[in-house]
Amino acid sequence: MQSQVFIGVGSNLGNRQAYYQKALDLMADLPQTTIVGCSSLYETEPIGEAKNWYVNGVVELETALSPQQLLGHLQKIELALGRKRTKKWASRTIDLDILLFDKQIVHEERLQIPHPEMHRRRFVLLPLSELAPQFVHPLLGATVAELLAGLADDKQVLRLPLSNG
Ligand code: PH2
Ligand code: MG
Ligand code: MG
Repeated sequence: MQSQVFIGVGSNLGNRQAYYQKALDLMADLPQTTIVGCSSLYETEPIGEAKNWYVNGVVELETALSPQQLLGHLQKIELALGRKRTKKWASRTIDLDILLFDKQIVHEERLQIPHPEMHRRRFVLLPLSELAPQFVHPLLGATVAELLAGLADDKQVLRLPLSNG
């Protein structure tokens, strides 16, 4: 059975757009998985301790993998792209977060779906709203468009020109 999955992609170290593109290429090669949509890219003010601005976007996948299998593959891609796991909010070449996995709710130590911060972050909801504005958050019962409209996050999220595909 195929699941509809949304991945939050972010980079704030080195050639950010090149890392972003490389992550897309590696996700396209994952077993039992197809990329079915890509948002525009955005340049985004950092939330948390890091100083570098991020390049962020969202990718839609169809996959027959389980959430845990997909997480394992995404972590391998992060490592292949030079991600160092140091402190929690350190700058990173690439960050691949499972935002939504169908309507599934996962509460495990290593994996939480929906992503516990996604509904508070403009850098997630704005690109996600390009792909799935009517997707209902399975815990909050609100659509992505509704969450975006009610958002308190005032950090800057700037659409990069010609960044789609
Ligand atoms: N990711 C974080 C922390 N802060 N800020 C922005 N703008 N974009 C991110 O992807 C991001 C962040 C932790 O993963
Ligand atoms: Mg993250
Ligand atoms: Mg992460």
